[in-house]
Amino acid sequence: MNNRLEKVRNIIKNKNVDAVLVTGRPNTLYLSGFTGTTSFLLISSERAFLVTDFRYTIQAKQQVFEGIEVIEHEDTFHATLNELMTDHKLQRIGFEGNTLTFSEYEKFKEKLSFANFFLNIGSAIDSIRMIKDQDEIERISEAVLLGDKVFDHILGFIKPGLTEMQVAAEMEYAMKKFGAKGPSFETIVAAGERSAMCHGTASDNVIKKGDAIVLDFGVIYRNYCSDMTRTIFIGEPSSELKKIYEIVLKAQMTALESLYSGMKAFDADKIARDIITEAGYGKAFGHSLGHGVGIEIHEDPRLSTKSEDTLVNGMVFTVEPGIYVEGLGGVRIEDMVVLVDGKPRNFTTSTKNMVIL
Ligand SMILES: [Mn+2]
Repeated sequence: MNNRLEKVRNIIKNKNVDAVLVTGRPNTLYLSGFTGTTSFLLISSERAFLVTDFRYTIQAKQQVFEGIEVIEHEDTFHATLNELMTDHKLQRIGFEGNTLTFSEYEKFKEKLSFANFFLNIGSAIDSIRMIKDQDEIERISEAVLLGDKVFDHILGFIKPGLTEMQVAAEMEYAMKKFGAKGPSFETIVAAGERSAMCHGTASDNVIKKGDAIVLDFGVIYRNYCSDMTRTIFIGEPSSELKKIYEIVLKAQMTALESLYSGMKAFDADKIARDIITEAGYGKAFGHSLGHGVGIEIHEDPRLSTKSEDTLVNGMVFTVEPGIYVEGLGGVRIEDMVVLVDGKPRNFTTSTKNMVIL
């Protein structure tokens, strides 16, 4: 894990600061292992301090990686941080401008009086997180398999007459029963015409025969997220929905097969988009092909028409084309993959054959 701190120390060197002050929760977890909600992680080229409060001291001591010293703040967080900066002569401080609020920034400037220069390092630390190590890949793989189990379970539960919310509740209960901490985002259960809403979180809509149901969900397992989507049907779907399903599946499989390390992310998006466009549904695929997943449900890289990312070994991301037709319904199919040895390995094992309940 110390090699994560080493990567931050490269940033410290490149940005010409004395230390970075990490405040965002995902980056704190990634760099220190601490899962609490209140802390400041001060990393210099020599030392690393996790400053937290009384509520979290025991937990932090148990959780932090080697090389990180846990400090319980005394009077205030800022007074303790200022003391540390004074003792270790840290005057040029990098901060995470992407997540720090303006008020917090103003407080830094006012209270951390030993520092004389604050530099916004933006998403520099988030960028480190794009490439997953072996431990992360194992955790993510387990999270995805847990999601697969939830899908398998819910197929035996869904029937006409249930509301989307009843289905989502059963899914979230199953997640926890199978060992997950909980859902990685608000579970999407969108049936019938609502399936045309890409982010149709579960409502009191009642499931009926002929409906397409988009199930888009994920779990958090050992601090890592999973994300998957399957679209299933209650009774025989209309011929147009069937046709749409086949197009989305072809786009998804073709994009998956095309992936390689060194590929431009927008090319992956284009491969899926071209298939959908040629089939006449280009305008009905209004979102990007995929996104990175890790500690956060949406991370870099982005697989979109505008992405400047290059897909390389160790990146974990989704491949999730969809077609949405107002008044009819929608279909999305989503798997999670990692690039290893230049090629994609698909974490998701749930069937993509059309499921008709
Ligand atoms: Mn997704």
